[in-house]
Amino acid sequence: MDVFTHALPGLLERTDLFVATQETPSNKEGLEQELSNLLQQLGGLQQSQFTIFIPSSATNLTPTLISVEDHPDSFDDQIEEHIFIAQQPKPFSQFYKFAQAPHAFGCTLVHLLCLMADCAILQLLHNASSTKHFPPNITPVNLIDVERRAFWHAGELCRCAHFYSQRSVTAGKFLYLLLRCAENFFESYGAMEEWKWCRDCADATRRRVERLSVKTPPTICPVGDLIEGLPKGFRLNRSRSQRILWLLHHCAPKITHSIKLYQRAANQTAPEELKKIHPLGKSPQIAIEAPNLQKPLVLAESGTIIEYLVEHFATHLRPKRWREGQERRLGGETEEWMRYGYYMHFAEGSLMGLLLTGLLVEQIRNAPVPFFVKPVTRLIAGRFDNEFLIENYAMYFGFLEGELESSPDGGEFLCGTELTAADVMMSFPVLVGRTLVDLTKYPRVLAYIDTMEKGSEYKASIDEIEAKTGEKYEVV
Ligand SMILES: N[C@@H](CCC(=O)N[C@@H](CS)C(=O)NCC(=O)O)C(=O)O
Repeated sequence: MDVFTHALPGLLERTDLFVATQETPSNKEGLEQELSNLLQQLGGLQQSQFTIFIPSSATNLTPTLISVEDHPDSFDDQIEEHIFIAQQPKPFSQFYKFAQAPHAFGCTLVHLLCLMADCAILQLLHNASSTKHFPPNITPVNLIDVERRAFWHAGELCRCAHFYSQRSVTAGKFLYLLLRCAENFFESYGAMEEWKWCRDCADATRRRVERLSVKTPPTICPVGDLIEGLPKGFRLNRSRSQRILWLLHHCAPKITHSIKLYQRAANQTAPEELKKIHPLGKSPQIAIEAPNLQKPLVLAESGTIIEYLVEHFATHLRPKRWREGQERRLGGETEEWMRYGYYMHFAEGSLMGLLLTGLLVEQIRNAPVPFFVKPVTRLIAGRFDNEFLIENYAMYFGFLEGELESSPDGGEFLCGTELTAADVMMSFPVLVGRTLVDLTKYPRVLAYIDTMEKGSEYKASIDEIEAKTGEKYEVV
C-alpha cells in the first residue's frame, strides 16, 4: 500500500517541477529522461495498482446501477442531489448502488487517484509538445487513450453521487470534492455538458451539507460516513464496541458507518470527552445521522443500540416471533424468540457481571506489587477462585453448552439455525470467557465461537478495527 500512496504525491510534485522547468540545451536530455520516467510511473499506477484500496472482503462485489426511471424508490425528493438528478438526467442518469460502504469508498478512491494520475500525464504531454516543443513521437503514450480513460474515471466519480448523497455531512463534503475534481477535468477537456452537470450537482450537494450542518458530537462508534484520517494511538481494542461494528456490517447496505477511536486512560477508564456525548461516558455509543434528523441520534448501552439497529436496519437478525395460529397470544411465542429475548439481556445482565469479577481477580493476581505482598494478592485471588469463580464459571458455561446442544432444529447458534442479534450480543462475553475459562470442557461453546469468527461480516469488523488501530484486535 505504501508504495502507491506515497508514490502519487511525489509523482505529482515531479510533474509540477517538470512543467515549471525551462528547457535549455544543457538540460534537454535530462528533461526527456524525466518525462519518460514520469509517464511510465504514472501510467503504471493505473487501476490494477490502486485496487489495493478496495477491501479484500468486497473484491467479488459488483455494484448495481440504478436510475430514477427504473428505481424511483431509491430517489428521495427531500435530498437536494436527488431533486437535481431527477430534473437533469443527462449526461449522467445511472448511479452506483454499493452493497458495502468500504467497497464504495475503495472504488471511489481508485477512480479519484486514477483521474489524478491521468491528469498529470495529460499535463506532461501537453507541456512537452506545446511549451518544450519535444517531437510528438518522443513518448509511446497515446494522448487520445489517456483522455478517454480520464473521461471515464471522472464519469465514474459522478456515478458515485447517489451513494454519498444519502449520507452524512462528512460524506457530503467528500462528494463535493469528487464532483469538483470531475468538473475541473471536464472543463479542461471541453466536455461542457458534463462540466455543467458536475457544477450543478456540486451546488446541490453544497446546499444539502449546509442544511444538515449541525454539530456532530464525537462518538466511539458514529453511524454515518466519515472519511477522515484517525489520530494515531487511539484505539478501540478491548472494548464491547466490536460487536456493534459487527452488527453494522450486517446492516449494510441500509446504513453505512464509520468509527471514531478513543484511548482509555492509564487506569483503563474511558476518556472524559465521552461524557460529553452521554453522561456515563461508556463505550460503545453511536450517533445516527439521517437526512430527516435535525441532529444525530445518540444511543448508549449495547443492548439498546443492538435492538435499535435491528429494528431499523437488520430485521433479518431477529427470529420469527409467533408460532402459527398463536399470534399475539400469551405464550404464543416461538422458542427462538424467547431465547432471543433472554440472551439479549443475559449477556450484560448476568454473564458479563461474572466475567468482570473474573477480570478483576486476574488483575489483583497479576498486580505489580513488591514480592512480599505477592502472597497476599495471590491468596485473595485464590480465595475468589475457589469460593466463587470456579463454581460459577462451570455453572454458566455448562449452561451455555446445554443450551447450544438443545438449540431449536439442532442449530449451531443460541436461537436456532440462524445467526441472530442475540448471538452478536453474546459474542463479547463468550470471547472474554475464552480468555478466563478453559473452554475445552465445553466443545459446543468453542464450536459456536468458531462459527461466529468465520462469518464474513465478523471478519470484516475485525479487519476494520485492525486497519484503524494498526494493531491486532484483542478482546481484553
Ligand atoms: N453495559 C454497558 C457497558 C459499557 C462499558 O462498561 N463499556 C466499557 C468498555 S467495554 C467502558 O466504557 N469502560 C471504560 C469505563 O468504564 O470508564 C454496555 O454494554 O454498553
